[in-house]
Amino acid sequence: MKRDHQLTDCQASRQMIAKASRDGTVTMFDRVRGRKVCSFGSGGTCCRVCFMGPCHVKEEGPGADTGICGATPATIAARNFGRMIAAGTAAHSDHAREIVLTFLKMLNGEAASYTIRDPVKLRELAEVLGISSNGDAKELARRVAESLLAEFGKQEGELIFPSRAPAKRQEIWRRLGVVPRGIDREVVEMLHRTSVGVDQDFEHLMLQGMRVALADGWGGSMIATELQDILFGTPYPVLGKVNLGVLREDHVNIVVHGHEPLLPMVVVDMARDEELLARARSVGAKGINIAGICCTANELLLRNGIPVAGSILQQELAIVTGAVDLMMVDVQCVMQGLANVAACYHTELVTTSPRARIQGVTHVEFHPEHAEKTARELILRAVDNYPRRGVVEIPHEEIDVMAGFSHESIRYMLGGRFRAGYGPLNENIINGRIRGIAAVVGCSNPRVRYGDLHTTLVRELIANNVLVLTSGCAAINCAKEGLLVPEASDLAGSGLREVCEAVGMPPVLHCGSCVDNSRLLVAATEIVRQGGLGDDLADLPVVGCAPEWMSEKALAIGQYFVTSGVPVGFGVVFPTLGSEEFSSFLFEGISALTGGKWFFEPDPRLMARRVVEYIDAKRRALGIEQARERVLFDMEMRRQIATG
Ligand code: BF8
Ligand code: SF4
Repeated sequence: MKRDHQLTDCQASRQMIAKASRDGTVTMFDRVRGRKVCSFGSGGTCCRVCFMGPCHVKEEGPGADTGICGATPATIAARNFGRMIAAGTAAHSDHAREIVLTFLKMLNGEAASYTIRDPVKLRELAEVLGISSNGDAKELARRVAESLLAEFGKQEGELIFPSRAPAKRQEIWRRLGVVPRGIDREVVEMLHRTSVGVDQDFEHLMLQGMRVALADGWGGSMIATELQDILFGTPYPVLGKVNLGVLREDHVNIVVHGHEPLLPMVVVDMARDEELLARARSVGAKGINIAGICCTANELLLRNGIPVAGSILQQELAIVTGAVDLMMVDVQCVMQGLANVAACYHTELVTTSPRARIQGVTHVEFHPEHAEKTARELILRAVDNYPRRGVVEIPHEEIDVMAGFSHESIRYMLGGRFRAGYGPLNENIINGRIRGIAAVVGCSNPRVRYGDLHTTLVRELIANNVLVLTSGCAAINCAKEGLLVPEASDLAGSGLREVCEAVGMPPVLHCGSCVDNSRLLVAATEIVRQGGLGDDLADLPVVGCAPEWMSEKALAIGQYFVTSGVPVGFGVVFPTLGSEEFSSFLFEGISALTGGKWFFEPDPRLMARRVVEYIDAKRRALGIEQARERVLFDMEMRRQIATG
């Protein structure tokens, strides 16, 4: 059984886990205890696609077998993997669809709460989409939105955004036949091909896995990011606070949780409304405090500096403080367990998306046409609930964070006012001050010592002069450890530190929510375009990592990086290990096709070592290895130090 200090390094979380236990409140940290993992399920060889089964199969040893239909372990693992990528793609893309539809409603005058906040980005995007302007901004916006909406239902041809990738990458995708035709079509085709008795060749199945993943990264996720920037503003560096200490004992606290920023952005605006503030004062509160959980938190932090209460694993713990007057949730990563936790305290839990309810939980449905009315109703409910609070215990932890690193702001920061561009970044990679770039992204998982894997990995990487880009819950965990402020460059190797100090940036750059991983694709493409580091994404000294992943969305993200030519490492478990044959395809064979590949490494220090090895191999291939390469401590060296 895990004791709380083994669950996480986060002191605020430990304090709330202890409080929950004193209060008799059951959280995920109780539910995970002693929970057995089914080896067939976690290894990917449990097939449930028809009811001649379900079939649990294994590849080796006594009893090695196939499903009743004859499906091999490799086929079953590939089917499961493909379905998870499709589900992840569906999640990001359905979010994107909602943004596009709201954008169109705004243009039709049906959603008055929204406006175009970044007209420059709108024009840039129109150019990418091949839409010319005759000077009428509204007409341009409409044509952009209609063109993006069409991406979901297209049946033939190619999605538009993959044409942003380097020419060589596009050729590779075309040769493999994996350029997505339409976002919805690729998800549907993946479900079809993985149903009983259809595509039963794991390599062929994974070509569709690649195509559906590209429909996420270079499709749905990119649409969500680009249009959210136009609607809510492109992120530029901003300061904020993170961890449960951002909740205020003397304020009405509203926690916004989930993924779509449409309603939370309006709640943030409305919380400044004088009438509502007066109402808050009338119940004895000093004001209204909005704080975020999960990717909604990242969306609001990046653009408005709104405080972040925590990552996915702190959603229940926020309520355990007794200080959350209302928690509003929409879609993705919202745990059903919240309902029971909220029932133990005074918190009103409210679902808001027409697509997602929780049994027994209040539902106040959000439609963009009535955003202000809904936001006002939610704030009033929170204010009215404030006097019902019982005992409040808010942890002190409240850490500074610098966020807001879109590819536009990275270009600006690194290039400075006079030569905005990726030139200085490329120069510093070529001269070795920056050894390479790692994207450390993704979830937290209560099955591992949460937060610790992210921060251990990131500390090792920056010490080895690897610039880290982060997003999602990984970013929140790194922020909580103080790694997302310029002062963290003290922990960086001398080269990276020099660059960070010259620019005034942290060694770990917060790029946003999980759909914002699409920003990393655009940034990597700009690095290639800048020159001097090869002519394809696969040439770059860049690696992706999700050491604490748990979600299907993380698999979709990982696969679109791999299909874009980038090695990607996952920790915790790898969901295909039940089939050696399929796993070795993902870990090795696939690199002959895409230049990228998966790797599995649960130990964050060893993961850091693999990242540095991949980066150094890319540097050698580029002919820029130079004398600056430093040796990362390996396990043997560590042991020698430990034993003196
Ligand atoms: O989309 S990192 S736990 S919150 S899935 Fe979920 Fe994972 Fe967090 Fe955002 Ni992303
Ligand atoms: Fe078993 Fe085949 Fe049905 Fe899967 S499709 S459950 S392996 S019989």
